[in-house]
Amino acid sequence: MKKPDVKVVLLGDMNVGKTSLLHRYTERKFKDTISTVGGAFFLKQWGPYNISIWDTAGREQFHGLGSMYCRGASAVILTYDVTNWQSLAELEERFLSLTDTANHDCIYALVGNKADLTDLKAQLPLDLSGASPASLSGTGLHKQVPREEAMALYERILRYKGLDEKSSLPAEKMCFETSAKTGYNVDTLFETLFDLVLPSILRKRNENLVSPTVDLEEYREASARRGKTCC
Ligand SMILES: Nc1nc2c(ncn2[C@@H]2O[C@H](COP(=O)(O)OP(=O)(O)OP(=O)(O)O)[C@@H](O)[C@H]2O)c(=O)[nH]1
Ligand SMILES: [Mg+2]
Repeated sequence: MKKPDVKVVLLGDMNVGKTSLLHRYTERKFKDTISTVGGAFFLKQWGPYNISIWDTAGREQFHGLGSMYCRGASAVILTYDVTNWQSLAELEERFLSLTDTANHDCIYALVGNKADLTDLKAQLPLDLSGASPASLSGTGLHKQVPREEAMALYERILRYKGLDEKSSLPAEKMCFETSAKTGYNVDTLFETLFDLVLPSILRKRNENLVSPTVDLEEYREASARRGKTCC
């Protein structure tokens, strides 16, 4: 199995569409999901690098696992549902503290999913990009979370992390609205993050060159070659 160079984690309340976003990106489709149990990861090759994307469970009963999944993360995708204001509030109240175990230079993205329910432009399926807005059905649900609120939360996250707003990535770039259903902005989200975590990969590789870790497998094989081992 390929070894991941870097870790990206999807966090957020249950039902916001984390698993659907990952399916859309990796399988290019929107399919039925069941509520995630624990967590699972997908390995994506990005140029010469391997990126693990972790999908976590939003259900309260799995909350304790969140900080474990975030350990050593280079990017965290904090996901909410644009039709559910509480899902944004939960990010600050319940999920942000889980990211304390992430890398010190971890990148944060705020993602408002289900934009197809509120925005005409997000209703266009990928293969219908030539369709005129008039041919689309009206937007059904009221948008409960304006993008400005997500951007304000992003600024608060920077303060919580003790990061300087001026030298950090701007809210304008790091707050996305997506639709796993139509694919709207999904590739942009993941691929923007992949590009942004590359420096973290290079830094990790340099650190490993300076203080290499012990590979137990290699040690075991060498011991076996030498014959009998002792404590
Ligand atoms: N309209 C619409 N529905 C979506 C979208 N993304 C997900 N859904 C629906 O929302 C529900 C929850 O999606 P999931 O991807 O399972 O949500 P989750 O965040 O992984 O939930 P947990 O695993 O319980 O944490 C499902 O019924 C999806 O079909 C979207 O972009 N638009
Ligand atoms: Mg899920």
